[in-house]
Amino acid sequence: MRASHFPFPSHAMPTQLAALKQWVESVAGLTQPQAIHWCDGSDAENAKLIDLMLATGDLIKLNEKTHPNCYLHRSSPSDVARVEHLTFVCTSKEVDAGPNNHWMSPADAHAKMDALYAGCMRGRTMYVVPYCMGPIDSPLARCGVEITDSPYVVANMRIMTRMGAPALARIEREANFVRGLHSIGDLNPDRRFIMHFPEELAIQSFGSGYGGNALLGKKCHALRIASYQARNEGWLAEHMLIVGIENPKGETHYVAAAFPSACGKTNLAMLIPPEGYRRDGWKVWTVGDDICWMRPGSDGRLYAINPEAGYFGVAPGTSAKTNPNALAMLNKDAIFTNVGVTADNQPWWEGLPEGVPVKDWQGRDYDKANGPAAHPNSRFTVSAVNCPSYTAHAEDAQGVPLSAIVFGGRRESLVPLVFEARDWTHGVLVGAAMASETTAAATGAVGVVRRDSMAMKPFAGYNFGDYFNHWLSFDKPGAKLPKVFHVNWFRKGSDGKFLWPGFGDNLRVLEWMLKRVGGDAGAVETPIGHIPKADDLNTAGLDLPAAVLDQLLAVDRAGWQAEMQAIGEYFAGYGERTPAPLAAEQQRIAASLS
Ligand code: SAT
Ligand code: MN
Repeated sequence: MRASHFPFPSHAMPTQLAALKQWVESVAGLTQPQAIHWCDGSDAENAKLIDLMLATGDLIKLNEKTHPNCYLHRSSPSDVARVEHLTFVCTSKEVDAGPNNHWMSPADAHAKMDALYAGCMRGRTMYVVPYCMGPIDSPLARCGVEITDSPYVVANMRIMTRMGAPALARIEREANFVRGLHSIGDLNPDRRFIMHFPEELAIQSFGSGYGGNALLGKKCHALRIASYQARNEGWLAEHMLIVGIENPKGETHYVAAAFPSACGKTNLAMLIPPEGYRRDGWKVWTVGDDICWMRPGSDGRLYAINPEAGYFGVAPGTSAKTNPNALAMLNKDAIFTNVGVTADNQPWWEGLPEGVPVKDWQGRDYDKANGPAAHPNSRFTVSAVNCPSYTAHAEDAQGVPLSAIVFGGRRESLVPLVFEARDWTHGVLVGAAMASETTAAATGAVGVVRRDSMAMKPFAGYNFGDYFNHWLSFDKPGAKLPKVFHVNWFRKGSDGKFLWPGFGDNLRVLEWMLKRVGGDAGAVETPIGHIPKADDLNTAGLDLPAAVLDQLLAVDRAGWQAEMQAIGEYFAGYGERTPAPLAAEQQRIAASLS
């Protein structure tokens, strides 16, 4: 029995893999879909899905002249962000999930989810989506299958992952895949859960269609489940962009950087060098903007891949001034979620200098009194290859070698523009101690300082104490680890204005880092790490008063004493799982500040 609008003929399961067939059959038995469609990832399939969503109103076509093949999706108004309070890690022992996660026993979680899933796909089509995270031929890549009843999720997964027939072929070869089950349910926030079962390599999500809750390849698989897998297998799954910096000599160094959501990761990954740098021949190459999987190569260096194939970026604030590469890639083949539209049906969000919104993100006539036209966490989904700065090295099966790892947060005060960790252990402390003011990417208060170790607070699939220990374990004989830095682009003066220009000018800070890697830039040693002296940074052409630069590079000892104390208390929260070398490092720094 099939609905008349359903465009796919039903066919037998296109796989011989017994474990996959059995799982799909058992899910179908539980959820009772009207039809089952196995996604092959083809253009024809995608075209049919788009037509289906245009017919149901799930998608709205945007201006074909200015934005060919672009669509707008309006979500339920109560389903616009990740829901950390409804996100659980379900390990058999609570301590393995750690104080950094919400925990539920696997038995309780399964009972809860089975009840929600029972019959939830009646009258709907169940899509089976095989996908690969990472280049399809990469030994660092890992596969999964997402079952979903949302065609919007299928269309987004097709952009964000290597989805379809090649992924299924790899899954059949490896016979090992992450099982993700997703239903949008009735979108009732009271019946919404995002459950992770790392020990079963399984994810179960119900009641939300939002990216991080529903595109299970992304945060759920590539971070929460993968971090757990990575610990067992000796690699790292991190919430990091990967960017290549090519200097005028033509040498490219790769940098991975962790920032909490909505702190400018996409902008940094697609940075445009300032005028003078461009003239001198500097170039910036994008490998990834959100997730980085890395592992040591045979030469001892860390090699990184971007497991994703697209960008799921924040629209507001994206403009020709802040991120010209992103703006350029959004002119075609993009799905927009919860942005406003102009009278001639172009997508619109706050921060665009041109255009006037006539409809807001909820489809109401735009009225300032209702708030912004685009939701603050409105998003675009677009294929990575659309980005002008995308590099073919992002497809390298072995990954790209990392020269530096950068941690950063959004801190109005205290934290200098940049500092360098003395060694790996200190670098792990710097990452573990990261803190940032919260943003609109997650439900909850905005602007509160929250400790967010390695920007992984919402994403580590196991106890942070064990996670810090895993990070420390990479420092072994023969390892040629990247240097570790910390940055803060968000310092504000007493007038509330940002002290550092940010955006393209952040390359000046990256240049200093890479010179430090090469051993040819100066720094002063301070208790919190190595900090450039004013003339170690290239500020040529910047309108930056010396006093402001001094403020950006100063260490406020009293402030840092309090910060180190808070960091010590934070580590203590992980009890006996806190690695002793990390606690010792914290004590050493605290002592050298007093
Ligand atoms: O969680 S999402 O991937 O939807 C967005 C983000 O927080 O980075
Ligand atoms: Mn992110």
